[in-house]
Amino acid sequence: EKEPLTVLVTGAAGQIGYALVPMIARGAMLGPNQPVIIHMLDIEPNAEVLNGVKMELIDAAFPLLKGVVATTDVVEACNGVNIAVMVGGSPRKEGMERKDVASRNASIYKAQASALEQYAAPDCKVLVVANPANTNALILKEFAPSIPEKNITCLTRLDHNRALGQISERLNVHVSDVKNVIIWGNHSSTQYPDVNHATVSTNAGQKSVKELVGDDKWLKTEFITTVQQRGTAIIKARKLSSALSAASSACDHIHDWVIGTPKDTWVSMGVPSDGSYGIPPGLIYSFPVTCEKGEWSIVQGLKIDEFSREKMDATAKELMEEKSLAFSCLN
Ligand code: NAX
Repeated sequence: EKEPLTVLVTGAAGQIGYALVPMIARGAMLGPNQPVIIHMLDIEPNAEVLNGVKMELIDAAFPLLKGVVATTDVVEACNGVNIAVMVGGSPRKEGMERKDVASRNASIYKAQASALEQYAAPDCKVLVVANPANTNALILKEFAPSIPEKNITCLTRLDHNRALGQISERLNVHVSDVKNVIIWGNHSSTQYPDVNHATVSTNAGQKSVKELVGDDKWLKTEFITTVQQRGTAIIKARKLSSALSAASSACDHIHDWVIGTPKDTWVSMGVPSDGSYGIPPGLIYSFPVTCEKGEWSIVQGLKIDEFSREKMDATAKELMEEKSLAFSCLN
């Protein structure tokens, strides 16, 4: 049997945490043959809730689950972790300024960066889910300089999967037959869901989504806004923000990163920009990536038209603003 891998989930007493830890324990993140140890971190006011989640994990008797730690101590939580899924954060509450949220999260991610740097496994892979996800990941990267920067990413796979879902519904095809949509930029309403290179597999081979939809106006308007606004639509319907879909896509993100993307298929991940597609380095930006042997690489050479260029730059500009706001809070 394989050695267990240790997975940290921060904010594990929250609603995404509650959906995510059983998925990890069932093998949805690291595969059906990989035993796991789960470390769950939350803050003191939620310690009892967190302990309740631990009790349920024990009660579920998962064959792959080799250990559970529930703690409010960041050092204990980070100790020896191979995968860190950062879901904990301070959400925007009514009456709070954007600056207040930025400031609280910047200090949380600065502190947790140091703990990960000191106590996690040296090759630990980090996925930031908590919003503002791209900027929290950037803070984490800045304050954990000894973690290779390629190991720090943020979640835009939920947006990617939402885009696949919308195309699948529109064309009445199964979602697994749709691939190669792209989410560019920020995990926010300025993200750009791009279907210019997306395809559907049919009996007659791969067909372009643009051709099959045949309605450029829909693709350039309603499709984009539906994906951008999907989080808001879920809150309106459920009176709570997305949790099961967020948890599931966090598993997809780590799964594909560790195990690899299928041939001729890419996924979207928020990663440190290397200047590809003219996106300024120094931002964590969502790109199309393929993964092999535990490493992602940005898909190169895609043709970018003027419509896309404008949208890609607008979301980069928002990320630069978020970055200066977050860093100004720390100084
Ligand atoms: P909840 O408020 O249910 O859970 C958050 C948990 O984090 C709470 O239990 C809280 O006590 C804990 N927490 C706060 N500060 C902490 C700290 N310093 N250390 C450890 N834990 C801490 O929120 P939930 O619905 O689970 O969402 C979690 C985060 O995911 C939010 O920031 C949310 O905005 C973000 N999302 C990101 C998505 C993405 O695609 N990137 C989609 C879903 C989600 O909205």
